[in-house]
Formats: sequence, C-alpha cells, structure tokens
Amino acid sequence: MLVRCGPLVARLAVAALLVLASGCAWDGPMSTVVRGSDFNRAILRVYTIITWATGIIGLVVFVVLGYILMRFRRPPDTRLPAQIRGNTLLELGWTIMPAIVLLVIAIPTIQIIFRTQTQGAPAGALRVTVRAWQWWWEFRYPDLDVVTANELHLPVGRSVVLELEGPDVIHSFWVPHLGGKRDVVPGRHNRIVLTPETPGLHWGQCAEFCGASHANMGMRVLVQPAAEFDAWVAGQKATPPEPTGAAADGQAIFAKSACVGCHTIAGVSAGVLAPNLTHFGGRSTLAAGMWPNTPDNVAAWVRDPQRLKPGVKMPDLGLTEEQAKAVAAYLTGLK
Ligand code: HEC
Ligand SMILES: [Cu+2]
Repeated sequence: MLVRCGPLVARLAVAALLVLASGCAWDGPMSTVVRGSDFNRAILRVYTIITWATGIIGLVVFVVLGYILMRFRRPPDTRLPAQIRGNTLLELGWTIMPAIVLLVIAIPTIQIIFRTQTQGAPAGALRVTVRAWQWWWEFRYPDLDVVTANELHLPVGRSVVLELEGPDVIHSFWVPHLGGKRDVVPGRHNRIVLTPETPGLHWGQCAEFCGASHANMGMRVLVQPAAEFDAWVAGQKATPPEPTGAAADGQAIFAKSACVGCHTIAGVSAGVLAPNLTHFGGRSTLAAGMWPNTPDNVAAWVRDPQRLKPGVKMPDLGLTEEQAKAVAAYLTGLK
C-alpha cells in the first residue's frame, strides 16, 4: 500500500529525526561505544567490522537498486518484457556471497565470545562477588574483606573477576562503558573477567526486568588509580569515628530498631538482607543510584522508603521525624 505524505509531513518527520538524533552522544553515561575496558574494546572491534561490512553492502545494494529502478522503469505503452526462468550463475552468486558475509561476521564474533567467556582468572586479578538483589547491588571483595553496595570501586589497569550471584530473581549486570551485559541467575554461577582502562565514573544498570523498581536498580563504578583504590580499601576497613550529638542518638535508635535485622553496621548489627551501611556516608548516592546521599534524603528515606522507591523491600518502621533526622545524621556520618 502506498502512503502519500504531503511535503509538510515529510519535513516534519525529518525535523523530528534530527531532534531525536541530537539526543545521541558518543560518550554518554550509558554509551556502549566507549572503550572503558579490554572487554569493551574487543566487542567494539566486532561492532566496527560489522558496521563497515553491512554499511558497504547496503550502499552497493541501494546504488544497484536505484540504477535498476531508473534504467528498467516501465516505459509508457509497452508490452510485458521477456520473462526469464532461472540463472545458475546468479543463483550461485547470491548463495555464496551471503555465506561469505556471514563468515566474515562469525569469525571475529565467535573469537570474542570465547575470549570473553574465559573461566580462568588472570594471575593477580581482583575478585569481586556481585550479588544482585531486588533492587540494589551488593559488592563483596573476599580477598580484601570489604563489603559495599551500589558503588563498585575498581583499580585501573588491574584485571578483575566479577562473580555474579543472584539471591532472588534473574537480574543482569550491565556497565556499558566496561562491557557486559551478563545475566545474574539464582543458582547459577556466571562471571565477567575484564580490565578497566579508563579512570572515572561509569554508570551501570540492571538490564533484565526484575520487578517494580527494576528501572531504579542502577549502580556506579568508580575506576581509580591504584593508590586511590588502596586508600579507599583502607578507609573501608577502618572503624568509623564514634558518633556524637544527634548522631549518637541516631545510633541508639538504629541499634534498637528492626534495622539491625536487615542491615550490617560493623560493631552494631549483622543483617544480611540489605545494603551494608558500615561506611554508608562515604557513598555519594542512596538507593542504587537514585538519590544524592544527603541527610535530608536519608531522613525522608527512613520515614517512607516506598515514596522514594516504589516496591522497595524496606518497610516503613514508623520513626518520628526527629528520630529519622538523628538516624540520618548517624548514617551519613559513617564515612
Ligand atoms: C526488612 C529489611 C529492612 C529493614 C528492617 C530496614 N531496611 Fe533499610 N534497606 C533494606 C533494603 C532491601 C534496602 C535496599 C533498597 C533498595 O535500594 O532497593 C535498604 C536500604 C537502606 C538504605 C540505603 C542504602 C544504600 O546504600 O542505598 C538506608 C540508609 C537504610 N536502608 C536504612 C535503614 C534504617 C535506618 C532502618 C531502620 C529504621 C532500615 N533501613 C530498616 C531493607 C531493610
Ligand atoms: Cu534487577
């Protein structure tokens, strides 16, 4: 069926496309074409090969098609042209050509699939256990004895083995600058081995629908020079200073509330169902990258987590505003 668009509609369509395209950025926070790790560089090599191959083929096809459309246009008042049945050479050609194209795509693709599925960890690799929960990320460094949430710190230039574990439903670990994505499946053991190459902040996101706040299950990966990373580790292992004033009241409230059943704060509680809060004040975001970690936001969170994150697995514990403020002062002080 032919749809006739007036010139105005066509112009509006082009304008709309331009506006849409202006939203694209090569180096946006969720861009897959940023070479942030050896893993992503390998994948981008395949992308590049495929883009060039299909681009050139597409160009040739459209040029030939255009030529044929012009050259063999039906002239007015002619009879049916000569009818052709079968052409062995042509048919062989259009069978073999696509096979070659598929081969050109398949060889590097399969190579990269095998390379990025490697099970052996390189010597000296940093091990991190990634546990995906509804709707936040837990990061455990078994060799460093550090546990944190939602903000993954990695040293630049050192191989890292991410062991993916899912305690509840299927999630998918995806940090576009660094490569992936890879599913986190309960009862299965998946892993990603990569070497981050670009220092800085890289955003990640759960990439497998996992329930109400799936879209709010973000993460931040901070790739740091080795010395900065070591300093961060030392900070994580240190005991935060004793709280004073309102923060001390906050600690008492925390220790007496149901908080302790879910959250760990070293020396105070040992819950395992929720983000470890021992150094919560050192994180810049709250609730898996959703909100800036400020005392006001934390107090609002503690009073009514559902309002800040739909479906969240943290109950409203009925603290008064004053209690919530004290708890927020305590938690944000845990650097
Ligand atoms: C039933 C378990 C449970 C209880 C009880 C609970 N929480 Fe939570 N809490 C969670 C879960 C689960 C999350 C992760 C929410 C998310 O991001 O999806 C969370 C997140 C948080 C966060 C944000 C952590 C981060 O890194 O983003 C803070 C702060 C927090 N809780 C404080 C408290 C305080 C204070 C109490 C007690 C008044 C409490 N929680 C009680 C389960 C619980
Ligand atoms: Cu998820």
